[in-house]
Amino acid sequence: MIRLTAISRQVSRGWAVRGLASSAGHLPNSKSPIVAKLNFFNSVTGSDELIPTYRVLDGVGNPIEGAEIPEINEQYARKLYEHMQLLPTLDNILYSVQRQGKISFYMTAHGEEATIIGSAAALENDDEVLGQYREMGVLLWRGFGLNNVMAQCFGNEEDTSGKGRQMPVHFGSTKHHFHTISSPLATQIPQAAGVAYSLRRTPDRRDRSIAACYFGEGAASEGDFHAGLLLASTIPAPALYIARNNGFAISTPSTEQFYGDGIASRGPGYGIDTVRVDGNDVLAVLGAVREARRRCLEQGRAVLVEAMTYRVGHHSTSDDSFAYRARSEVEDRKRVDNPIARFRLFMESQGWWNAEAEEELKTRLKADVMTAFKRAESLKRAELGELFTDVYGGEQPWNIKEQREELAGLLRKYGEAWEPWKNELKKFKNSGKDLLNQ
Ligand SMILES: Cc1ncc(C[n+]2csc(CCOP(=O)(O)OP(=O)(O)O)c2C)c(N)n1
Ligand SMILES: [Mg+2]
Repeated sequence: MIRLTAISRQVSRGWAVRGLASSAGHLPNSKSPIVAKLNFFNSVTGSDELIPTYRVLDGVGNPIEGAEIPEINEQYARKLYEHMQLLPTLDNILYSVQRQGKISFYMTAHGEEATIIGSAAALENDDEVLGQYREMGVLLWRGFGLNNVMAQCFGNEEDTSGKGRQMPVHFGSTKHHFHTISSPLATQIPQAAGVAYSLRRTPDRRDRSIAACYFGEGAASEGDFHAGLLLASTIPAPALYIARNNGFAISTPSTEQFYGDGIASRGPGYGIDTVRVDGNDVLAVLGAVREARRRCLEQGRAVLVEAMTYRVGHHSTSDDSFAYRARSEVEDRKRVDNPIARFRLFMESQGWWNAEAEEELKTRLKADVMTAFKRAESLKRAELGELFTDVYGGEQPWNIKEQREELAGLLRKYGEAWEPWKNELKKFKNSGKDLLNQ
């Protein structure tokens, strides 16, 4: 009672002294200025303008006046370009391999090459990456290699991501600090806050490593997006959130996904530094993500980058996007601001690239991908018994043991007698003998 009276006296004295119009801090935890004018707002720019998009190259690869081009030399530019070109080479081949029924599923990154390679290049190779599914290019940038890509997509005995037990494109590699992709959307967003927090609590990584988390603008509609950003802004934790705004969540265009100014407008709501970048300009992405990473480390807090791009390919091999968008729109987007063509023109303007180099690169990449594909195709799957390993850590629980015994029993009954099973078993290393003979 006494305390309450004291507080109310203090409050009324403050109001009397400062006056309503100019005072701030009328509540103990708010520095919001007091105003007499009723003002609703619906913009984070302060004016009614949309959040601008940062770019350094124009649509045909010329530096924009006043733009700061990140410092890169010829060798580094070639590395960027080669990786950007590797993505469509792999995508074209694996897409048709899926169509031939040799793998079950595939997702391309057509149109998003600059976003993926530019951001991969801006990270340190041991920053922890939590991807959505279109970020195979980050692994390639880190030296994962074509054989590993193929092994995962074919699910063969060399698949180090998951021993063939995951859908294609669900890559993962401890060695490359790339956390295994999960199909349920947005799970990686709060997980990245946790990973980043654990980095902050690990003495030799605290001032050195961040968690980089990729997601689509569609995934940002999940509750996990909000939970993740709130967590990483308040704990705080150095999580760098990279939203790939490619215009679609399967058939839902971004215009139907949110009513606000994209994903970037949400960053300031969580009190975090935010930037929107032209995701088709590899140098802008490189520069923006480098700076975002620097801030993330310096502040030990989340940072948000929204990369504006366009999904040129179908959502996945299970989709036909011409059922919900015009072919002409896609053809236009392939031409306008094409991320690969733009950077190639920039390289040519520097004297770093020409038609001959282009021809040599395309031939070489195609040959490398075909060699890896043929090799993967000829390999067996992991031993059948691997189906039951690694489900849980420690001793195998009773239910997994029971399932293993049940399959072994079925194999003894049909495995050597029934043609369809006999043929299927031949595809596994040791033809299922590890279970048959247990
Ligand atoms: C929780 C959940 N809901 C729905 C899906 C089905 N689904 C898979 S991808 C996708 C679209 C995601 O779009 P976006 O995040 O923009 O990524 P993009 O495919 O455009 O790269 C949907 C709805 C899912 N995998 N998980
Ligand atoms: Mg999308």
